[in-house]
Amino acid sequence: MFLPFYVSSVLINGRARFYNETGQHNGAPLSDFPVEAGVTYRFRVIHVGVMYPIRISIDQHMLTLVASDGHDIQPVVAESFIITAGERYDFEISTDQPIGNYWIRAETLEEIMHKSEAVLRYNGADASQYPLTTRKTCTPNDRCLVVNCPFATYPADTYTDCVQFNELKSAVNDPAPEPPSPDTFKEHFTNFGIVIGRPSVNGIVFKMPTVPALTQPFEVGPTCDKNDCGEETICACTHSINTNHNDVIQLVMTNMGIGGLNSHPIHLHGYSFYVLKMGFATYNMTTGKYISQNPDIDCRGNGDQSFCNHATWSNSTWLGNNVPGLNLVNPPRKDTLNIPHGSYAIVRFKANNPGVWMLHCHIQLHMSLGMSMIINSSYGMHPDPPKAFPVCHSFPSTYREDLLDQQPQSTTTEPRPIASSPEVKIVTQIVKEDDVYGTSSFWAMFGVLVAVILVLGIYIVCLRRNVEMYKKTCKEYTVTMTTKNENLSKL
Ligand SMILES: [Cu+2]
Repeated sequence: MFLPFYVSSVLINGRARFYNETGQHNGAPLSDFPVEAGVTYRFRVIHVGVMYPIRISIDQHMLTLVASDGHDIQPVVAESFIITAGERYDFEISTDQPIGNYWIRAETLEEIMHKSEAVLRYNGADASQYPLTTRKTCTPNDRCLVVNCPFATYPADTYTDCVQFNELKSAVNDPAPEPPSPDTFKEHFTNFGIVIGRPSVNGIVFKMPTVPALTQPFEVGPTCDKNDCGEETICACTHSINTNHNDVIQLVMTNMGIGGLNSHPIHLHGYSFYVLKMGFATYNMTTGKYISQNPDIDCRGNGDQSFCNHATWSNSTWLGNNVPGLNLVNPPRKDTLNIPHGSYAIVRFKANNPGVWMLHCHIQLHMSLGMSMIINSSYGMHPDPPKAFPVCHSFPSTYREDLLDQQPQSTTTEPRPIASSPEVKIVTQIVKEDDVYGTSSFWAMFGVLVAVILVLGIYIVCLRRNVEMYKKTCKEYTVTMTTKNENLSKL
């Protein structure tokens, strides 16, 4: 799925073994989890890796999933679950098995699976031994259930079933936000793809701003409105979605089109969104092999060969908050959701947290190469930075020099883009002290630098003269010694 990158070990609390190609390991010590028999234990699992989904199981123990990303879910009993980068899951186990040692297994979902282990060690078991247990065998009469598969199905001969995240239910009374009026509902399609080798969102490679977007919003750039971003193009800019305060934002997150590949765990800062629905690609239900992307989404253009930069619903009646089959009653909440290849997820949140929040794939390589964007929430409600809060920017900053020559104007409560057109002047964050970084300071520093160079040059000239004098002295001395030697040889 993520070729050509391979895992060497999956560390569990910092410990793991390295397996070579013949399956031999290096004997490194493993993490122990000591438990008492007859007790219920809660495990909190965090995927702090950077790429592969990992399947977690414990030999001879069923896992009861009870929470994800800090939100309780109605319990689901499973043989295992799959966790992707950035996700968190809580599960419980009952220590109801004979006293002994049991493998805790973590297996990557790679073309060539890599595994790692820890030990569930009952008190009273032989602490000098590692487990001899085996994993549950899934059979037609005793199938295995896996939570959060990054695909629709396992091959039929594995006798393994999937529960997708959108099939889970919130454990608390927390229905999805409903827009009070049509104009407060905003739906955005965001396609996470690797188009022509470039990780991007809607074909836009995110350029990290060179200034803090929260405290210097009008210096963020380059903005996307001045770039050649379109349906079948790739561009690079500081990509943002601007939200009005208290609007209900519905994101349709897709992994489709010509850049559809892998699966992308999408993480949103500042909010926990409600997972209302997911639509998976079509698969061969016997082999589990991918066939085509979900037909609910219209990528426009050439379909699955399109860049999918401006996707919409295939059925236009779904527009305007009319998608059928949404769980608005008890949807699970999350802040990181995996979007498998060819699939989509509908998530929703109420934009009531003013700030500048990143939305990005949690696979480090994808994020750092451009699969990121900003949710700019309630711009007019962003607090001013503290007085004398440090500023930073590239030099020279013509923007700031221009602003210093103008009168400050009051701010507005209207939502605004991260960076706007030059005629909009919001200068409450620009203080006169900023001139320390201005032109006069530059020339002062330049003068000091020239003086230092001159002093250094004079010093070097003097040093060379002294060296020349020293060499001359040495030469005369050598000649004298040679002459004496000649005299000696004549004797
Ligand atoms: Cu990704």
